[in-house]
Amino acid sequence: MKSQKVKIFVQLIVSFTILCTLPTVRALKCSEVEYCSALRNRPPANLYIVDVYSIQIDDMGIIRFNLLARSGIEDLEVNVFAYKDDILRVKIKEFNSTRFELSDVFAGAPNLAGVQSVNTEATQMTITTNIGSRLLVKFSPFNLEFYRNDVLELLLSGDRLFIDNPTNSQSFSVGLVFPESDHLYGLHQHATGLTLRNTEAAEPYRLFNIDHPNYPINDTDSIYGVVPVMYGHGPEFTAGIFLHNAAQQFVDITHNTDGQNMAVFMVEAGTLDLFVYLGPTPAEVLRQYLLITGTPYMPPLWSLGYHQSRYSYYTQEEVKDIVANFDNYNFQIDAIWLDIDHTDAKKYFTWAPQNFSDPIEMQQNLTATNRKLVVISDPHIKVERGYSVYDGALENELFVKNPDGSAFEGDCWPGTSSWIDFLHPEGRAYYASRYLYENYPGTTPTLAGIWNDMNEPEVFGVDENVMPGDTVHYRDVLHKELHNAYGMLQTRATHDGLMERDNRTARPFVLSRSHFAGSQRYTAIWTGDSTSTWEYLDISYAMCLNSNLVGIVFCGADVAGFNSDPDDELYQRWFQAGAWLPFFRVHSHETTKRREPYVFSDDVQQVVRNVIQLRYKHLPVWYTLFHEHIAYKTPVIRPLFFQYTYDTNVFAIYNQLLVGTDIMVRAVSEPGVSSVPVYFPGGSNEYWVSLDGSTVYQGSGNYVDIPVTINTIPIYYRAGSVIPRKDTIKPTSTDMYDDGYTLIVNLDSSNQAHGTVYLDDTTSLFYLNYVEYNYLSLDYSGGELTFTKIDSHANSGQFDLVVDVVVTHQITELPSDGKPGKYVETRYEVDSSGNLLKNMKFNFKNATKLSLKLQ
Ligand code: NBV
Repeated sequence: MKSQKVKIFVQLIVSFTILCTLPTVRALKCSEVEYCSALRNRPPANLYIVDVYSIQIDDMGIIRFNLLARSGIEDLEVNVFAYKDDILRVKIKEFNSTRFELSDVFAGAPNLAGVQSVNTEATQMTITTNIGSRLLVKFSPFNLEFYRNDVLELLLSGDRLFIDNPTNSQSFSVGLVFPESDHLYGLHQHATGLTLRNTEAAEPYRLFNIDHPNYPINDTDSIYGVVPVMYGHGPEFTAGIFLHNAAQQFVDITHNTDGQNMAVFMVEAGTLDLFVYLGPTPAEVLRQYLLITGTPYMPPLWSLGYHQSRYSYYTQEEVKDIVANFDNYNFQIDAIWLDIDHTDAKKYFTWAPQNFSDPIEMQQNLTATNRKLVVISDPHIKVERGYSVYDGALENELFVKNPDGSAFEGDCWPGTSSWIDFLHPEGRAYYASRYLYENYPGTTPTLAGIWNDMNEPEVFGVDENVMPGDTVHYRDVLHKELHNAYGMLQTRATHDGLMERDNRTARPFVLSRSHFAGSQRYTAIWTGDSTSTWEYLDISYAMCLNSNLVGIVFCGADVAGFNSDPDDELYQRWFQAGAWLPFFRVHSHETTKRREPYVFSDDVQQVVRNVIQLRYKHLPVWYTLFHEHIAYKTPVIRPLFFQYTYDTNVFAIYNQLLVGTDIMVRAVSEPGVSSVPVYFPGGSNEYWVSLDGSTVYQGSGNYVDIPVTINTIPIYYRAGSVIPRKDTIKPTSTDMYDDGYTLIVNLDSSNQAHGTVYLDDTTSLFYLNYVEYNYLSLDYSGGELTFTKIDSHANSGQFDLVVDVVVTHQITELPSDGKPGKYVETRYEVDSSGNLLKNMKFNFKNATKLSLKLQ
């Protein structure tokens, strides 16, 4: 034991020294990046006109025409594709372009809609698609206008179009105006609020995956992930765009005096490939985007539970102790995480020989109490002959290369390392195969999740600590052309590896730091190396709301901040807020104090215990929302504007979020407060019932000061909703599987309520392959709850809806004169005939509709 402690101490010193000797990264500004400063300083000018003789429309409805450029720059070719669901796509490039075109982002081939008519006049051409959207091509000067039902939703402004290739620099700029928007949103991941701000007199937003510990708050600098998706939203219309390009980008935002919002993208390399989503609502824009880039598999239920992590847990004994302590102190937990120190000398797919001498036994211990293990696996591979992961990749030429063709080597955790080329299909397949049980000794199905970190990819001691742009990938693609997609490609391989490992029967769980458009199909994300301060708690809601807007819904933030130590108040507040983000994990840096909930005082423990229990009670809500995300492409958490699209008051609110449509949470991210302002949206017919006390608030369009204690943050159910909960307290989500539901029926002012619940086996892919799930509508009216199958198919009957208790919240006093109203709670443990509800089963094998009479 003593020698172990010494070892841990030595390890700490070693890692701390490495950390202190790492060069600090100073992210570049636009003015320091040659192509960006050239494009930004270029005064707007129309350089292109349409060559009317070149216009062609092929059988598939693809429209092609040429742009003639002013002297000195190249002519261009434009391809316009009209897809179903009000999606348009414009590609602009040089003739015979050799620019890199991404393809790995798509979930499948988008469906062409075809063109209904083309009307060519002297100065313009109107293309009407089969689904009614219209594209107006202005010839001279060149402009592209995108209409839905005669409303101009987006303008590609010719005066900002500039495609530069003289020295093969390949940079380009494009300007997009959103005429109907009050605000622009998107371009996650920046530690700014929800709306994108004017950058005219400031730095543009930078889109470049980079490690940025303690990233500055309210800054347009980039951090770990990029998704080049943007929304322009106003009270009546929403339009969106996706710039399908993985090179470095800077984006300038201007709010013009005539109320128009404009974004100018300045891109380092690759093709100008722009998707336009004509909405007309935020929900439609997100759906249109996800039709192209896809949605994930159902997450295994355990991954929605509580995760305990730390950089690092150093021994298998420690892992055992921690889990035992969670049980002793009565805290629920589904997964424990191992950071880089669990490996042998940072060689991934190995175990530290002394500290993890028996990983199988460790996993058996975890299996015995239904816990899962998640381990880290970074993309840098130690250069060491005899390390099989390295040998195999080197021999098969699967590493990223230097310009001279040799394997690129750089410095990272293991010392000199090489990086797998994940663009190479064989690189991905090779890496995926490392996860097979036979290739990864000491692993069992209990090691159920993988964490990909440092995958921007980070290289110590080089510019900005990222892989140099001139390194070379599969088919001679330069790293700078796909930089932002590297992490996404790694998670794709990890995900495939876990799938193959379990013969495509179990749902993989992956967490990734770096990510890109399409990452949502493979991985969850988190907000990286924050600091344990109030402002990082505050911004965590904006950041995860943003990632939900750009389609990566499974997002969380390290509770309670990665670097430095939170005081008790911040620790509790961060738990209370973090429990309402989709991914819920405590994690911290190795130099911080231990942070497992049981090391805190009894009072703090009780607050945290309640929070974790509240999370587990609502697991059915989270799980159902993931099904709905996949089925309908709705976000799991959403900003108020997404739901209350017309209410300009909510357009910038980010410290309040909606879980689905029916739960509203306000994070308390200010210290020492006894009340916080909460905005109640939805108008006079919307009521919000408080979880704390029996108070009812009206969607008055006002802020109300809501009292809080250290035990509470403002949480509301929407009146008119049925919330499926499991109120039984068990150590893990797996232990709760057979437990019955507590259905919370929040009656609206006409005593109706509606909700949904999704049931399946929680871990396998049978839901997908054999449609083995049950998705039910829960409707309350006149003292009766009706359960109706929403998808009717042969296999779904095997999942019974098991009811334990029904609780109604009935409004007894409507809010008036700015004063809140009241509701009364009634708990039903028997049905109207006196039958005990506990464990009452509703079987859908031969039924599509069943009901439960309460009165
Ligand atoms: O692997 C160590 C850490 C990890 O704990 C953290 O969550 C990552 O964001 N990792 C960064 C490496 C750098 C730590 C200073």
